[in-house]
Amino acid sequence: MSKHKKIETTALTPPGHDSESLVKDFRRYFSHTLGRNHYQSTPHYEYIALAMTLRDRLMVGVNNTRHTYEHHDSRRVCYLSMEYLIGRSLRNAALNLDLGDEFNTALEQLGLDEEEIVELEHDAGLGNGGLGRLAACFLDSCATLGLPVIGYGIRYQYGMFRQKIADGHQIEEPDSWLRGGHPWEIERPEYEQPVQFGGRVERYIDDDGRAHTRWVDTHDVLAIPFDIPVPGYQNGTVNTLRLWSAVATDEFNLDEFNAGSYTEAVAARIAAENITMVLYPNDASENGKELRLRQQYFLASASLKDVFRQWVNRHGENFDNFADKHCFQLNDTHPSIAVAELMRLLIDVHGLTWDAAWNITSNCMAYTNHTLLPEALECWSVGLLEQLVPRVMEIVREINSRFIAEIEVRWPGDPEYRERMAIITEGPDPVVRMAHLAIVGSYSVNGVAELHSKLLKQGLFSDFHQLWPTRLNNKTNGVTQRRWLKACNPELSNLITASIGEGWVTDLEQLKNLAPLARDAAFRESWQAVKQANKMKVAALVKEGCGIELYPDAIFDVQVKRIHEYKRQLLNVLHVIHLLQRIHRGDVADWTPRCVLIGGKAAPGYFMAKLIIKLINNVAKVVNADPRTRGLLRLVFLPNYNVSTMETICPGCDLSAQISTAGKEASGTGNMKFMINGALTIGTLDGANIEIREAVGADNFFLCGMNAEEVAEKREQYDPKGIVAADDDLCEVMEVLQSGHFNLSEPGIFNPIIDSIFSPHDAWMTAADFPSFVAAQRRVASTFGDRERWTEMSILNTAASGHFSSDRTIREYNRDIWRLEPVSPVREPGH
Ligand code: 26Q
Repeated sequence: MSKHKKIETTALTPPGHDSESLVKDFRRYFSHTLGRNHYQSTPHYEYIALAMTLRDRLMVGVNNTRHTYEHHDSRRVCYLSMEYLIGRSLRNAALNLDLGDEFNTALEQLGLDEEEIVELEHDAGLGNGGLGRLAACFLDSCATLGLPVIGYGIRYQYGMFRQKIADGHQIEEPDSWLRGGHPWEIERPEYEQPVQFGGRVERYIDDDGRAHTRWVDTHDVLAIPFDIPVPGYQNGTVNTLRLWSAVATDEFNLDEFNAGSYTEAVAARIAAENITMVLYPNDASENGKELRLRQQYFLASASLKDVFRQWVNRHGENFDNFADKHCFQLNDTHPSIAVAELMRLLIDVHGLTWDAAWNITSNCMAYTNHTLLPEALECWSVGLLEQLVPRVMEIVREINSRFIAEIEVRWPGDPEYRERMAIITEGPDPVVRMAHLAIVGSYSVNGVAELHSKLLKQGLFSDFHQLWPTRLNNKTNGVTQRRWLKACNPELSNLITASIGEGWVTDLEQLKNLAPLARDAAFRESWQAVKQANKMKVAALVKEGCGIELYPDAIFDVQVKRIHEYKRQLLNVLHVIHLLQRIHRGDVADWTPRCVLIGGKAAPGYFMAKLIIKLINNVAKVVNADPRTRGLLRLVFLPNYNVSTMETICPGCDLSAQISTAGKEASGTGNMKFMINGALTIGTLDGANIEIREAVGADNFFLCGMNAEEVAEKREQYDPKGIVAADDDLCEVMEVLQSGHFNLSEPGIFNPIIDSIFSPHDAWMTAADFPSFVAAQRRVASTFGDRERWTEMSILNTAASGHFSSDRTIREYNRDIWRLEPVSPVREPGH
């Protein structure tokens, strides 16, 4: 490094933000860099050239931002997440760069259509659902608030699978999102890090006679970082998302080569590179997969080593202030092996004592929990950890022993606390409970909605809450209004800005100034016209996606999210079947036409979820083919629901279905996107629905189902057969399901669903909430019939949605957990 000749960049003029500069750069990239001309090109290269043009402008921000953080010696947060569901970046980059009309002028001069060119970008689908999208919204808010936050994640070659529907069944296809190039990333091989696997642990005595441990004979894999710029909203800040990609080391190759086998050497390389090949498509834990554990350790180790590289560069081997300068926010337990890895690096590599290392670790780790399903809490077998990362497992054992000693002090002679709370379970097949490791190793543990955090304190983590009463806290989720209102719903954004100004873009609470306008008939008319136009776009999306024509004047009743029993897409279908029966019996006086739209992916190994998709499709086929439903009812399963389809769907939705079994959905974030865009919610008292209802008022929310307490109570003696027998509508629905009407050529295929509804062990209690759901849907239908009232409620929902901005969420993380100083970037000297 010392002899390295520095390249002078300070005299460079930054790329212009005027339309001429944009046009010139676009042409240069298109022609000189990409080698295309208008005779031999595809529109794809127009997108690439435009992305490169914008990326140049983002890089200026990246450099200024980095320089400013270094200048201030800023405390930093490293957000560790296995998932980032970024979606598309082009529109976001253009919006956040503050190019204003210059961007549109440039597009016009180039003869490019923004809508069209935006569609050419492939979604970056590096996540499953809520947790991954939350990480992406958080990065947006952190950059907008000028907070020194770096995201660390994995650069999967294959993101979330593409979903096709064949004969009603889900088919998974690989999503090779990097094909055709990913113009937003910058590879930084100079920051590669080795990650160790396997090998054995060795003790040795150093020259001063001190005992140490080292981890030797390991099979190392190289982690190469790829940086993606994360621009704040028109504030000059551009933070970084650093994604790691695995490649084999040359030694790795040599080992095998010396053993004389070239093909085995290549096979070994491929195995190493497999680590970052594919995102696991489960949104609840599928335990035990070795490759998944490799991914988790790979992320944790590479990211921590990257932080140490920077620290040692600046401070040498003095770690006194390390915890003052860092916080690692763990996005669920997925990266929580970082607790032990940080201890290992401090002790084995940098020579700290256990106590000094623990003091640092437990003062810079913070853990966010995203689930209330006990079966979804991650556990890893001790045997597997021992084999894969022996030294790390040794450290986990030591953390566990010391923690157990602490429990003994607090609850002397009470083995039950120890059994329940231990990090490593007792018995013949011990496992590491990753949540316990994360809680013990963190100074903050948070849930993601008020109810969720309360239930964590009372249930899953109650022992820990007793032991450390200040550690558990709540941070209700939010979403970024820049993507989820301004960019995805320009018509509504313009109407809002014309009425209350544009302050809401960085201060969503200002939407409350819309509330008085709900009583203004002219404003309601404009509001409704925007909604109608957005519904036409949803209708076009549906027409293209599955060939069905929707009725633009009908209620658009939408449930899009991962397919899960607890989310109860099944309850939604049962309601549609009920509506079909009402039509059949001629019970259609004052009928409100309705289009029910369901979308979402099932984990490939989740049998029931896949069967629910099949049921939705089969019922849809019957409903849509029945001439009696014409103009009254449509049911659609929209294939391949993803971030980009949500950007079209949420502006054009009337009714958002959020009907999980109470006490099961940690928060939900789709519920917030719909609300911001003026949808009304039909929902249970679960997750953030409760806060949504409080914000907008009970009159403007369609409540259904049992609350969490009632669910717990009813579970004691749940009698679905009795419930079905007592409800004529449900009885009829179950009869037609059982008759095989929806699966005439596939006898019996829906029996597992029918059986689950009738089972007293149905954890999701679908039958119990059916009558109340149907009643709430009747209120929906009659309210929708009164267009003025509905529109008023729609406006009031948007007006009350200010609380659900991720800016608010991030401010709370920062106030209570991170304690970062916001900084505004200054130009790097010379720039
Ligand atoms: C774990 C182990 C092995 C393989 C996969 C997984 C895995 C992957 C993803 C487990 C869980 C997830 C994702 C969970 C998730 O998205 N949870 C959702 O998080 C949202 C953001 O906080 C909440 O709004 C939702 O309520 C919650 O379900």
